[in-house]
Amino acid sequence: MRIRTPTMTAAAVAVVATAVVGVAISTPTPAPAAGTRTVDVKDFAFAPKTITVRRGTTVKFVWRGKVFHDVTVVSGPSSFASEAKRRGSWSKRLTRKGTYRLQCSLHAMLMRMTIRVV
Ligand SMILES: [Cu+2]
Repeated sequence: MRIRTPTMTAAAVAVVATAVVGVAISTPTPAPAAGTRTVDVKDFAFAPKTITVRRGTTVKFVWRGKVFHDVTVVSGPSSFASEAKRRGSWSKRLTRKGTYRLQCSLHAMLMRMTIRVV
């Protein structure tokens, strides 16, 4: 029986370690350093729908669908909009902290996203 004790202890440690890793995965990841972040403009959704970036980050929107879309700020620390297009990309450097709510003005009910600048 004495031989089993260390084995069971190791198993218990493994369970605890797994639980700790599980918690680490579920906590929000810190915003990455300022650089470029890509958001896909698809038919009919932005992907991802929410991003958190550091101030000074350039967000590059890349059109992936077949239908015209644009990128328009609904509310936020600054206001901007891309032209409506079907392909290519459009980049915007975000220099003010805050929460930007964006939409495609052509499909406003479907295509919305949030950018948090921290
Ligand atoms: Cu659209």
